[in-house]
Amino acid sequence: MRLSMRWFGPAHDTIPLAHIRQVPGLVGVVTTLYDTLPGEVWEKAAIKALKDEVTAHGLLITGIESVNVHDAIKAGLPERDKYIENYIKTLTRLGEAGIDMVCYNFMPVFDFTRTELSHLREDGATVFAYDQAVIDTLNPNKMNEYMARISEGFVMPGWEKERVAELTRLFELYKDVTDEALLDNLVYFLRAIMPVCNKYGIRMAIHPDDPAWPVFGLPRIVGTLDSLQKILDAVDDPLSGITLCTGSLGTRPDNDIPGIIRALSGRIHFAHVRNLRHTAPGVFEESAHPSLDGSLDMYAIMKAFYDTGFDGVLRPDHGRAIFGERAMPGYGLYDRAIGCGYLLGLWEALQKQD
Ligand code: DNO
Repeated sequence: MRLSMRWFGPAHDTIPLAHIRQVPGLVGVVTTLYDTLPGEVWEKAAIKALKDEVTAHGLLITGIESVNVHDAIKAGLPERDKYIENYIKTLTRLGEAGIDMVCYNFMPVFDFTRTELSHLREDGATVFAYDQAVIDTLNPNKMNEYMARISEGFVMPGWEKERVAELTRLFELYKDVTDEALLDNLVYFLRAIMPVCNKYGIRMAIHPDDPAWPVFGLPRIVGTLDSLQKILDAVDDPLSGITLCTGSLGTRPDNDIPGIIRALSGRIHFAHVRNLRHTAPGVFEESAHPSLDGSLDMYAIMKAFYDTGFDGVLRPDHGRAIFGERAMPGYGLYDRAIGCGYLLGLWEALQKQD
């Protein structure tokens, strides 16, 4: 596995690459052009500048997280072909720059959803948390304002201001989009981009819905083994794969994550490995990475990756805010670095006991 960390670029991330570089075992970062909007073609010069900056710090860009997909593509609007063309142009430029893994998601309107970004735990750490009962009281058209209020001035991935400025219109777009139609739209998109992915060897890694169930009545199709398998079978190209996000899939206690890893091995191009704690049905809070702090068996998860010969990009995921660090919620350095040490330790033990 190629251990990496997420980095949001010089203008948005508070963590310098020089510090990320000091985390043992890291090969590189997954990053993005955070100021681009879904549907835009990425500028060659901007891709080059990002790459130069990362390599100047002795790290690689091990993948892009994310090239976001325009809602016209997800909703299957007539103008989707134009946005798919743009996506293909971006992939071409990334391919030319030697980038070979791209994460994306197919969640309508919103990316990941939480009700708290700074939920206080008993030890004073703060974490992301979710409570379905709270979501049920919120006005979906005001969800952007809610997120802006809880994000402490940081721009959260998937919640960029311009992107969610028109929530009412976006909700309207999906009024008649069923789960089946959303899957058809995903398949249409994947079929269109696979030739360019094959030309440059770019592995596409769809990120699961988070939480892995419908929110605000919007269709959702990426949350269980069956739904992932359906996507992989529909476009049966080895380069069309998934991001195995333990935290997103783990929002459903009925998801057997090591089983999913074993079942989908070969098509997992990217791994997000973190833990969370279920507190009640539809209620969870994120936790530190180790098994002892959450509901997931992290050893069993890493063992499933190890046993199936996983050699893709793997990163710790959201960290707790600890040690007084002031950083984008979920993406401070300290707890993610602790997570890296833990995951690397599990991996070394797995290697040595073989
Ligand atoms: C949140 C992340 C998501 C994820 C995207 C992938 O912190 O897990 O924003 O990166 O859904 O496209």
